[in-house]
Amino acid sequence: MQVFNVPKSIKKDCTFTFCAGCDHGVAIKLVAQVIDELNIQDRTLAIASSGCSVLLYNVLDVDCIESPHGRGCAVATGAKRAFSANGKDNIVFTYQGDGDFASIGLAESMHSALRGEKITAICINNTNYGMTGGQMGPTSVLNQVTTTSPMGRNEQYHGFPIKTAEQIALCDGTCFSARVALYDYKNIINAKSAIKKAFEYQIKGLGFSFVEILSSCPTNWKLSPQDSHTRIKEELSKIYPVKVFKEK
Ligand SMILES: Cc1ncc(C[n+]2csc(CCOP(=O)(O)OP(=O)(O)O)c2C)c(N)n1
Repeated sequence: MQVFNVPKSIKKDCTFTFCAGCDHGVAIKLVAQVIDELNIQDRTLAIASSGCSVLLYNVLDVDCIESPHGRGCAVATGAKRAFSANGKDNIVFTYQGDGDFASIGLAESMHSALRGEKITAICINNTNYGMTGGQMGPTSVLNQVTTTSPMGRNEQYHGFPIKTAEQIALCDGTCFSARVALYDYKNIINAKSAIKKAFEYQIKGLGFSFVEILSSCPTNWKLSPQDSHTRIKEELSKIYPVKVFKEK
């Protein structure tokens, strides 16, 4: 697999404007490769949300709606149901941050999974609210220093982080839930195969499919790109295991 080949479904004249070392670029290219390989570019609708993930619509050459923060799965539900009611087999996926998917939008996300909506959700877990300046998010780990937890996340005061892929796997309407990482080539290949499976589950109409991607945020973590990947490998993937939690 040529990870850095530019897929057809990436806009020809696009510029990636993510921070240096951010994993969004790789994540979007993997999604684009999957869209190309499944030959679904002309019937795919992407739901980008508030946060760094919104930049998806600048680079991905598919129809795209920007949803309000947290409402990605609700907007995707409406779109998918409207397509289905009109006899159309369009593919609908969300591309959301962890603050979006698992905090402000947790009700929308989880109830979409419980209802078994035939959509795919991709959640970029960078353990903070990235675009707004690195505030503590639902996935910030214990002791993590953020702009709103300068002494580190404290379990007594802030509570515990959410294990999103595990929680979504518990929903009966979920057909596929996995967590992946992008810190090395092997993980990138596995990430692509999980994204592909999630889309294939939607094509088969089996329910809600979900991929959580552990992703670097060098700017807000105040680490180099290399050290950010080391953090994912040595710290985050121990707290957030990289695995498939549910596959029907
Ligand atoms: C309803 C609403 N509340 C708050 C905001 C402000 N806001 C924009 S982006 C963002 C943070 C997004 O964090 P996350 O979803 O984790 O995505 P990231 O930027 O880290 O990719 C917030 C709070 C908003 N746009 N809309």
